[in-house]
Amino acid sequence: MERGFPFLDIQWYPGHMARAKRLLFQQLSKTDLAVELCDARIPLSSRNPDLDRMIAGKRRILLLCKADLADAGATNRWLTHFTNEGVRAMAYDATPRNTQKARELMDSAAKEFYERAERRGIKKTLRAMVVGVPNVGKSTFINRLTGSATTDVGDRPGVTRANRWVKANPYLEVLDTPGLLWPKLSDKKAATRLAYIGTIRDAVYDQLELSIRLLSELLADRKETTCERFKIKNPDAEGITLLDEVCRGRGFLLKGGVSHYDRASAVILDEFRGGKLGRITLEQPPAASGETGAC
Ligand SMILES: Nc1nc2c(ncn2[C@@H]2O[C@H](COP(=O)(O)OP(=O)(O)OP(=O)(O)O)[C@@H](O)[C@H]2O)c(=O)[nH]1
Ligand SMILES: [Mg+2]
Repeated sequence: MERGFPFLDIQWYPGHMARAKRLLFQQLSKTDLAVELCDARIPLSSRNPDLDRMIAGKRRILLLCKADLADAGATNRWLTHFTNEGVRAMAYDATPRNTQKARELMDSAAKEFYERAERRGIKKTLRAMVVGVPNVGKSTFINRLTGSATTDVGDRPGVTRANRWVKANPYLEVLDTPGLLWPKLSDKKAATRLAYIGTIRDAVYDQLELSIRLLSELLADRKETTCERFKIKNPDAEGITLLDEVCRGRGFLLKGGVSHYDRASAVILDEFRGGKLGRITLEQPPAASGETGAC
């Protein structure tokens, strides 16, 4: 699996993120329910331990987002894992059916909140905070809940810059929040995987290194599909020569037949992120894989 290529050393915690964390903290007292979003392709590495600590003690649910890009069997194993840990979790893919299911899960987690209001003879508005790492689909989820394009969405991390309460109906308000990473991405494996799926801004790491590392992981686990997709003739190639394989195979060549590495590396990352290699989950639940708490 390692093929002699190390995980990347990525450090990323810009000032605006520290501020976003402080501002999020201030919203906690106004929040009845936390909706945590992680990425179904890396449910371990995409859960922020900082956020976890912040919302501990709150009513909460967990959505395994972008489930349409993850392996369905692995997602089911993760759901069993979270259920065994007492976490209310579901797979989410931004469809109307799953948005309705998520709504029902929110209501069931807030049952006691509704019952308390009912005992007092009032109908209260549920205030739910949507949190998670950058680019996981927080604003998309809110737009699906409200049935409108109220919040900005974009396929890059850092689209949402400020907390914003949005009314879904008279009895439900949701808080859109900026994506939060944690100060020390000291777990290189987690940081590298977050970069694979587009959680960390491209400028922060070496894109060539990242794409080679991803290609190596893909070749180790699904050689045939990967060779076919990227027209790789020699899957045993390593480092930059692996990128040469892709450049030659896919015709990413500059004048004089020189490899266009940047193009190859952007295509590898884009196609993986867009699910062109199929539905892939990079992490298995701890019991099944032997991995323990990547984050
Ligand atoms: N395949 C797939 N893509 C999704 C899903 N949900 C969101 N996306 C896409 O993921 C990208 C990021 O979505 P956003 O809703 O902007 O993510 P965010 O968590 O609000 O991101 P930040 O505000 O940057 O932290 C967009 O291109 C969405 O279209 C999903 O369930 N499946
Ligand atoms: Mg957003």
